[in-house]
Amino acid sequence: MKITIITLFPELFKGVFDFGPIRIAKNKGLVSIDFLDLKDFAKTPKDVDDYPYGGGPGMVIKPEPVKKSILRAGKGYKILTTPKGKKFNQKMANALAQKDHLIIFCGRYKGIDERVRELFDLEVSIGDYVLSGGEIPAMVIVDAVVRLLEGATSDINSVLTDSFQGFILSEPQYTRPGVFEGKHVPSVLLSGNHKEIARYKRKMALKETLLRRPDLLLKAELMEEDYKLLIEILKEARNEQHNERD
Ligand code: 6GU
Repeated sequence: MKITIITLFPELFKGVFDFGPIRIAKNKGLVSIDFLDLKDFAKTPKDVDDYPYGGGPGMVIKPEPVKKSILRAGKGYKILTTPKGKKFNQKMANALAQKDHLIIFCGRYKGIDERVRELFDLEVSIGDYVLSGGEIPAMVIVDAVVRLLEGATSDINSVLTDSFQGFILSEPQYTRPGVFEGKHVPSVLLSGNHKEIARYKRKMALKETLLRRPDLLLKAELMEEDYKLLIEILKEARNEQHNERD
């Protein structure tokens, strides 16, 4: 996969892609990431943005440098980062991971001239809050996508069991030591009984989802056994509440 990032501030990206799965993916040649400096597509750096027609605060990115930089980036799937965009999620990351070339144009918060919005295949927002620009959203998108490329993580199973793949949050995790400050790792995880362990993990994942993000359960792919586990979880949680009250 090739990724081209068009930005006013290429310096902001120094270092962020040099760790973890993105670094591995780059080193293995699974992805190459290039930058185009938007200022190079304007007569002078001052010609990148201008005041909005009709007045109002902030600056708007002029149409010419948008068009020129997008043309230079070449053929590819063109993404504009903007708080008005479609909200980024795992499904979108999975779809973008199938593309050969992603071109990500980092908007500024007041946006780009309306007349060049049509150049883009997709407008993406990373959540309901305002950021100063699209650079951090571009980093978020690149991270979420590149870690999905086969070979980027040492263990593809780790990716497939991530929270949100399947809309179930992952179960709580434990590693050594077995006892930390008097707190024990759940004994079933040390039992060596693989069937029991798998059942326990699934139950805890469902519990985590029920308690933290019950909205996800409506979208999740659930099996018959999951409904049994959910009933167990509810009964246990209700018993605990009763015990607290008594
Ligand atoms: Cl993509 N851009 C900006 N400027 N702010 C945002 C955003 C994007 N997503 C959430 N807030």
